[in-house]
Amino acid sequence: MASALKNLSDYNEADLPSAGELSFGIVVAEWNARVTHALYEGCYDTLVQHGAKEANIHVVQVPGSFELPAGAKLLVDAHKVDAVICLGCVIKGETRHNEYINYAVANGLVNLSMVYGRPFVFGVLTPDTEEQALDRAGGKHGNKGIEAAVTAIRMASLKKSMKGGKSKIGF
Ligand code: DLZ
Repeated sequence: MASALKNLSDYNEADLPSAGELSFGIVVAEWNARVTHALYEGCYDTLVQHGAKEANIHVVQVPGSFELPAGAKLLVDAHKVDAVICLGCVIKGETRHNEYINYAVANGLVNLSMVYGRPFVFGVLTPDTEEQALDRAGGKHGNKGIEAAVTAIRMASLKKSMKGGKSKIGF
């Protein structure tokens, strides 16, 4: 469903597992920093609100969204975190550069998820304009950083629950 129809900050807090035993990486792209820093605030605050310890949240910045997968790999190799959240904003311009960046990031993060067997969350906005981006970075459509944090908690918890032999959760 398009985010114009769904507020990105909406989720059922009562259903979300505690993040108290989990560790996280957050990789933030510097391009469109006004947007990505707002995504970061929403993401970080949501992790802490759900019990993540500040010492267990590792944050790095990379130049642009294209560098998110490489930054994520460096971070997971260095800190062995349970989940990595990648935050970026690629605004459509006059050429198709945005498509190449977006596909590269999406493919890169899926590949990392498969290779490392842990979540690498796609917290990248792909708007036509900066206004659309700000609407989704704490504006009228919520904050994709919050959505990305919730996804990371859910997926990292899913992995931990399977290790414990419990295979039917989330219903
Ligand atoms: C080059 C570029 C352009 C034109 N636009 C964006 C953008 O809207 N969002 C973003 O995150 N990064 C952009 N970049 C930078 C690329 O992601 C990358 O950093 C450079 O191409 C160097 O590899």
